[in-house]
Amino acid sequence: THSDTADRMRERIATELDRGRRRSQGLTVDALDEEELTAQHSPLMSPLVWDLAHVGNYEEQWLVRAAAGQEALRPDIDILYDAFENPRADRVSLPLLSPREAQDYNARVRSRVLDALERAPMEGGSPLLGSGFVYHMVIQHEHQHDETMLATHQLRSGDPVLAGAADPAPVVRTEPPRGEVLVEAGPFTMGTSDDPWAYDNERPAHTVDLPAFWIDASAVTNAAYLEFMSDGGYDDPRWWTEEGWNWRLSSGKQAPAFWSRTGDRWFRRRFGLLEPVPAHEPVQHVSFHEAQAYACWAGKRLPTEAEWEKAVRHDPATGAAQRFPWGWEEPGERHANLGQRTLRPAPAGAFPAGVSPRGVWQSLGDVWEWTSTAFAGYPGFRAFPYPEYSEVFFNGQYRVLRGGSWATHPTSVRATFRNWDFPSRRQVFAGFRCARDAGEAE
Ligand code: AVJ
Ligand code: FE
Repeated sequence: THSDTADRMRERIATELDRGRRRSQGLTVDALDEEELTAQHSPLMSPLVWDLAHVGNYEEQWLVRAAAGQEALRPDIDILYDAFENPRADRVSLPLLSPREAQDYNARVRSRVLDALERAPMEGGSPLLGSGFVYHMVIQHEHQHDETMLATHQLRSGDPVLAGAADPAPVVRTEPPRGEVLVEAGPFTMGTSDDPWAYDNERPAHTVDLPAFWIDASAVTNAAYLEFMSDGGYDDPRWWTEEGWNWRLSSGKQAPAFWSRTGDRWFRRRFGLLEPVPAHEPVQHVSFHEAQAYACWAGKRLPTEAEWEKAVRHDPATGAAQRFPWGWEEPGERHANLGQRTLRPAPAGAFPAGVSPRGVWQSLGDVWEWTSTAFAGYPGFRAFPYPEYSEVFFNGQYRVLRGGSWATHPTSVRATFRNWDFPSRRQVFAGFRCARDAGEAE
């Protein structure tokens, strides 16, 4: 059918597919030679050329085969790019497509997709196709891998290839917001049942009734985190959980990832460049355990993900839950630091236009924020369209991260979006903010 709405949706989908692909190319074939693209830069990560062909193969499976109902182009390579068949550390020894072959394959898939898109239904019909869901899923998937590829770049050693090129001066800051925001007791709507971009794990919408709590207006900054460090936080088991202290001892870590000290000055390596740790940026590359220990040292705790979501999207004036902290407007440059516009978080106090109705700053973008909640399905969860996106991770071993980072694309985050990782992981562009219980009187 050729309604105007459907045509506009098709146009938007084509544009976003193209944006994702340009970004992937910028992080792979445009940035590094074949040797670096096929190398394993960290046992935690895939060779970059695996991510490149994996996004093409995912697109082939979901848009060429499932959505358009066409015959497979390369069924023989599905097994190589199946994330469950091949742990990240093993991918380097697979007979992968070369960077050139991956680029050609991705281009063949894309031309089939754009061709089929012209005739694709955009409303009604199956849950997979209705509202463009499956296209949105593939667009987000590529951007999610782009963020993963950025984490690989950060772990790689060698000459810098990203920093400098796309790293303008930090966003001008206003006075950093201080203190905490009180969120009164009461119900709010968590998750969504009708967001056309939402993954299965964000669904369904359900009411959650929370006791009153306080939450930090801003994420914990490097300056604040340094106080924890100089107060001996890494050496004091009082602040750590048992699991966290075990991690602390076995890992030997004494500072966020990529930090080093010269005399009494701290530096961080960021995409191959060494620079002084900036005081007002949110701390980045800390594990859940470090976040938890800091919060305990500060006399606080991490927020649950329900608390995080209420503080960020619930408007007490209307009682409604918003798609973004600032409302419903698509994320723009004034709202949040998203989409790899800079290669770092912005200082606390940036983006006054992105503040939530309750006064929570920079909750989308800058750094992912660890929450205390183990990743699980919401009441009424149904795996869709495949159990390996979320459901297989509902095993209690992962903690939820919220809000996206500077590396997250605006199409791929909203106030309901959920990310997850092991509590020991530090390659994610993650920091945190703290919360605490509020007394009855408050
Ligand atoms: C949501 C970031 C945890 O990378 O494992 C990519 C996203 N899922 N391909 C991941 C994902 C399938 C996922 N995270
Ligand atoms: Fe994937």
